[in-house]
Amino acid sequence: MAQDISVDGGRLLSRLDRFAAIGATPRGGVNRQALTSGDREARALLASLGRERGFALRQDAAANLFLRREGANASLPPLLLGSHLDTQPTGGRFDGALGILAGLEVLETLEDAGVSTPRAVELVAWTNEEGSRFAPGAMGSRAFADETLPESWLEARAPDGARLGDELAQTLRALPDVPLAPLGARVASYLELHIEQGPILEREGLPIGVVSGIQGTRWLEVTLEGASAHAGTTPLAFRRDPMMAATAALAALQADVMPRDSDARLTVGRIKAEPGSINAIPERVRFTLDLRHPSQERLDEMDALVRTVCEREAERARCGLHVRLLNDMAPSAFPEAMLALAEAACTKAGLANRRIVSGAFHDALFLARKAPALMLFTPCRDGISHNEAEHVEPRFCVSGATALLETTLAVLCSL
Ligand code: HGY
Ligand code: MN
Ligand code: MN
Ligand code: MN
Repeated sequence: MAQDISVDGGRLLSRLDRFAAIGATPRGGVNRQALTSGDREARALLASLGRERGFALRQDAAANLFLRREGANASLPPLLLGSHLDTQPTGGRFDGALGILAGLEVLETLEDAGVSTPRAVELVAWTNEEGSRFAPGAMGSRAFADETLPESWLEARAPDGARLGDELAQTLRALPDVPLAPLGARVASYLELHIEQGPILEREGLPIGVVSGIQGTRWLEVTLEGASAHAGTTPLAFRRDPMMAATAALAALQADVMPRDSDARLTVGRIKAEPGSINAIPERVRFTLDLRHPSQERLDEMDALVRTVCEREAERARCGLHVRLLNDMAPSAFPEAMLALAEAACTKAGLANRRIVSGAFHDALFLARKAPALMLFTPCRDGISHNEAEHVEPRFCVSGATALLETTLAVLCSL
């Protein structure tokens, strides 16, 4: 197979600008949440770019969108490149999009050079990786890996009230000439390029991280039920105030979990009081918890601590308590053989690299259930992500795509 082909950095960077314009925010970020019109617009652009190059298109019941460049033997399972097009509400230009456009760059570079690969190379845009509009995250890749789309997901409601099933149907209809394929397919191997979303690579001056594994993630929704009453006339002894329970519980958890364990992550991203009137004690307070840890055992302990503390504070405030599990992703490791292949390919391409554990979850977590998977990271400025200021130097976007191309070629030869 080809040895001296290289990506077209100018094409990649201009594509990143084109996609960043879809859902662009005034502060230079991107708001292209899953299954919104912006997401549909980005999918349509990706489909048209694939069609222009003669790549075969298909989408599955989870609206995962596939572009396929044929190989010598169509009966062999493809090598799959992927990431996601959906973003956080105040997301950046690179989280997800860099992996998609670097993957497209690999397919186009192979096409430009007329390289015949032994098997097909495909690019997939997974649906709803972020999970911030509809939980859980990594919905499309999870449905693909498990070959099922749970009914309960279709009934999920976004904060704006939209029903996931309706949004999904609208998204599929938005690409009427893209054939529908069965959910799930054989995959020989999966590669994903993504920004690190942390500070390590930049701090060490490295262009590439070879991801050895992904830490565990668990999302909980805690609902405290009290009694609404007048803010002015109700003395303490007569209150059943869920906000007192919530703030006491969160203060206790924030004082304990992360200060005691530097690997632990506890984040309250969303909190809402109902009815939300300035002069009424709330009837209900609902908040989310995003828990992360590299160790399954510690993640379980954090989960148990959350429940114990919330029960204690709910009882103190004479409130009801309901804890709902929204997302559960066990810590995972990628195969040693894949890491070694990636390290050798990147080093041969002159790209210094190191192994790194991902603090963020990714679609590769679920693809690892179906095939040998690996991820490559690029540095991002100050390690900032899930923030409109997210930035990756152009040279690191190009070196990331180069690493993905070289690793793709190496994996194809190893299969
Ligand atoms: O939350 C995550 O880890 C992913 O980036 N959506
Ligand atoms: Mn991402
Ligand atoms: Mn993200
Ligand atoms: Mn991710």
